[in-house]
Amino acid sequence: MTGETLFPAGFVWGAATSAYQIEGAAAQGGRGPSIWDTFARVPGRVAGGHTGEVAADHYHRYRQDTALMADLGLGAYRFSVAWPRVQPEGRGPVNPQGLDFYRRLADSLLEHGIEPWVTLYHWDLPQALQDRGGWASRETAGRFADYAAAVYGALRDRVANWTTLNEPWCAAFLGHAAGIHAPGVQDPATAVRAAHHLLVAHGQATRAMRAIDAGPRLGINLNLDPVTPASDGPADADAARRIDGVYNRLFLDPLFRGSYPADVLVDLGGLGGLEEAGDDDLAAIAAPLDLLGVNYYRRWVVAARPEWPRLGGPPSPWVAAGDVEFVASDRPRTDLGWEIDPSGLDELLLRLHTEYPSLPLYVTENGAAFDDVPDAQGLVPDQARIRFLDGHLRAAHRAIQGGVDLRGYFVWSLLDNFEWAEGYAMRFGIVYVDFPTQRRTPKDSARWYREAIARGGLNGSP
Ligand code: IFM
Repeated sequence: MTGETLFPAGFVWGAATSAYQIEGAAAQGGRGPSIWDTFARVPGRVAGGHTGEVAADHYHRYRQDTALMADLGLGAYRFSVAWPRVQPEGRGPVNPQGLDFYRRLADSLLEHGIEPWVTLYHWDLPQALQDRGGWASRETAGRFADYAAAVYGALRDRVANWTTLNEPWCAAFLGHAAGIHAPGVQDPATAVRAAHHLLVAHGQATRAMRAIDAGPRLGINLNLDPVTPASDGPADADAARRIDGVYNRLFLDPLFRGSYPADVLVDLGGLGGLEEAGDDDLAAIAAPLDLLGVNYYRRWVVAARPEWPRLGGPPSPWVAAGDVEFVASDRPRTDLGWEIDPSGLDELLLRLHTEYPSLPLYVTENGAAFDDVPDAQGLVPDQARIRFLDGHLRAAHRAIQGGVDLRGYFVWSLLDNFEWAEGYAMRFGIVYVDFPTQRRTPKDSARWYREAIARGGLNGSP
């Protein structure tokens, strides 16, 4: 017992953001419109009618933000590139001003000794591509590969670590089945088709980038959650199998085993035509990767409700699972209502370690939304977030002790930002942003994280 919970030397301590959530400057620097610009303008789609037009104004304030990161002692910063800033039409010539912005951002990080990690797609599809069918169309996968090659070509001298897609489940199922994310489609079959095209896009982009050189350390960010049956009964166990299937294995299996899970194909009953996926597509999707980014927020507890209709019902992201109930527990929750369960993280990491080929893992997102309010001294005491981060980092440490090759942790998020359909009401940052003035104030959690980074771990025994 050392009184400290220390992480291995070389462990990457990072923070993450995404372009549409923080950049702003939506119509500046030659950026074209994205599906989120369009979606956010539709009345009723985003709480408070908020949009990402200004967001945290990071496009103009990135130098101040990288200085802030340096002050925290971050070793790495994961950001996404806005496709419509680089290719306003989603195809054809690149916008040099767009690429320059990301070069300057990467340079500023490198000057501070912070490793830039680039995610190529965090949900902001160029609207021009949506007008041609978006992710429901196969053509978008090819366009994504061209775009990925252009960004890689421009930044490869500065950036070593790359991920293609962020959370394709959300892009596919929140965007095309529930319709609560852009582009707001509510059609289960389209959602499944979009999931396949996103994976094909990942595979084709991987090929295109590796054709330029052997340099990139390449991966993908998946949102993965453990799914637990509400009881020991076989019906609840089957409900858990099905939700795990459409949420976790629908992505993990083609990426790491080269095929869609047979049981999920049966559950989906022909929706989206996945069973017709050709060998070429599957081979591209399963191209070897160098890392897997794990975004973890919660655990699902599910029960079977055979009396509910399996298909039909109100638009839901849970395709072909209308007869599954998501059971609430009495665990504490974040202000978004998400149950807090750090034990789900080590469980998940151990599962990935044992069930999928050994691959370096990184927690590329983990964090919590609370309604933070500055106090009279202008400080932001966010003890609940500190407890959340501490608990999850201890879970990450347990996973490492259990043999998992976990190499880093990125807190979500560096800054308060545009939380998609929730607008600016939900604050995930460890740095408070006063949106009217754009003033940044590190919260107590930022100071706590700085100490953890400096120590290489947490105070107190594991
Ligand atoms: O803000 C999002 C992020 O864009 C993707 N992962 C989950 C976060 C919290 O909802």
